[in-house]
Amino acid sequence: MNEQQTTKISRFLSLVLRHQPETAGIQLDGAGWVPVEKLLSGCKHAGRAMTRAELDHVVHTNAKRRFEFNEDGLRILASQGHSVEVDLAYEAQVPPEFLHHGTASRFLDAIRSTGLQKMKRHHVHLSPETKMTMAVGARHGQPVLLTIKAGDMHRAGHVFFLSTNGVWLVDEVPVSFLHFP
Ligand code: HQG
Repeated sequence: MNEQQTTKISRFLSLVLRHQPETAGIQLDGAGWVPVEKLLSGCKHAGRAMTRAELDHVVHTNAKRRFEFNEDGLRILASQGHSVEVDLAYEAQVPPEFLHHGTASRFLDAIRSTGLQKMKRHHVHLSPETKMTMAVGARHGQPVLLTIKAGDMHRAGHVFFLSTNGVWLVDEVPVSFLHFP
């Protein structure tokens, strides 16, 4: 499989496992899991057939580790990023002192007035790294890197979760904890 095909499958899996499971005629359980068999047959019905080996390849080579299998490999989950209702059952964690968020310049006025909001997702997504974070901002327009005083936020009582693929998740980031460039 070439990179283009891998990306195409990864995009479709993101759609189905995070946002619109009905596109493949499947349902996520309460914690976001789907039996692999059901996913594969659903993808086939949706005209997006893939083999188990292709699915394994996409899951294991994904740069952001977006998807994971359970222990016996019979079920699959998107590690974060959902818009559909799921309870990912993450435990609260102590964040590093500073984290980053990539956004677009056109959102800055709104962010200066209401802070970072989760919009359609379950959480605001934060990261300790900057390169990928800038690329996330660039998806929405002229990218801007914001720095979040995560340590101060945590000490002020905000709860942080860490996804299995290294994304820090919070309900919101009030303006007072944001540093604008
Ligand atoms: C912006 C990627 C106006 C926010 C990444 C963002 C991430 C506001 C957009 C994951 C705002 C929402 C998530 C406010 C925030 N007013 N705009 N008050 N507060 N925004 O796609 O963070 O590749 O829901 O800055 O790695 O861009 O999908 O969130 O620009 O973890 O695996 O509203 O997507 O992962 O956009 O991306 P999104 P995001 P994947």
